Amino acid sequence: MKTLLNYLEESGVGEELTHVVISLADCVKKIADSMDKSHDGKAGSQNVFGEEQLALDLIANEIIVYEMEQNKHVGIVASEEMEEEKSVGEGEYGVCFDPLDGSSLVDVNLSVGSIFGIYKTKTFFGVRGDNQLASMIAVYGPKTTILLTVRHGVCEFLLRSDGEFVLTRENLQVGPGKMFAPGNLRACSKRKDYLKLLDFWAENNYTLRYSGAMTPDVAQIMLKGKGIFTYPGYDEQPDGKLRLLYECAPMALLMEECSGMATDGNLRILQKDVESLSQRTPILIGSSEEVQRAMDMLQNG
Ligand code: P6P
Repeated sequence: MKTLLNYLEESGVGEELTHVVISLADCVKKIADSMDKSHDGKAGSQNVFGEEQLALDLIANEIIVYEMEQNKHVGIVASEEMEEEKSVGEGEYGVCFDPLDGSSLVDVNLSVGSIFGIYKTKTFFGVRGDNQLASMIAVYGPKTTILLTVRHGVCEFLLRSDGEFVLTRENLQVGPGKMFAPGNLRACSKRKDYLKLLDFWAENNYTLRYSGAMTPDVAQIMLKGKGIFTYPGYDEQPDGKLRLLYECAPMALLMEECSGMATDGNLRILQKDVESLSQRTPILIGSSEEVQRAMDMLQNG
């Protein structure tokens, strides 16, 4: 079976980006191991978003930052768990990440993930998702898997018991199909357009698949090849909850590489400039047909 390294070498992305992706895959292995040790206690701190940090959030963050400090090609990192971007060396690459997306689900033993965006940049201020050279998500579930794009389509890799990531699927495509992952349902109390979209899905026998962690929910859409994930805003949260740099832009690149779409209801996610590292954005992501319908039915994302 083809390993992640074989795939990267054959994809012709070059030694430097290959080294960065392999480093991140090594982080995924270490994070998966750390979860086996059930660090699901609270860390007693909050991140910049005021969200309670679990020991596991911080452990995952430290694993990635340490690994990036050892990688001579990486110069800067930014994490959902850190207030500022951090210089880690003289490398040309920048890596941004949500180290453990959905971490609050670990103590109820549901799948969680890590999300990575890779740029050639000295700062994340002013970048946009279209500038990403690659993006990758890891899903920590019954299996540990990675979905990766280096802009040659999207592939899935499985972490095998011998520690190798092996290629299990390639050229994932997302098309029509009745599956929906509706986040932020609380918005329905103020947004009748969102309620109307939910009614459409219910009245047309769509299958509900929502776990509370964006990474496995969006991975499912790519792997099943159909569906839509939504997390709109409303008056109390006009930009929703999800972060542009750390969550939505990396996911948007993967979805567009699967022939899908990702918008904030008006703009492509990948063309939104990162003005602040903590910037949030509404997101509609999935099959082009479903995202276009949602855009038509929702007045403003
Ligand atoms: P809600 C997890 O905390 C997360 O950032 C995403 O992974 C997930 O889709 C969303 O928040 C869940 O938000 O409002 O349903 O709890």
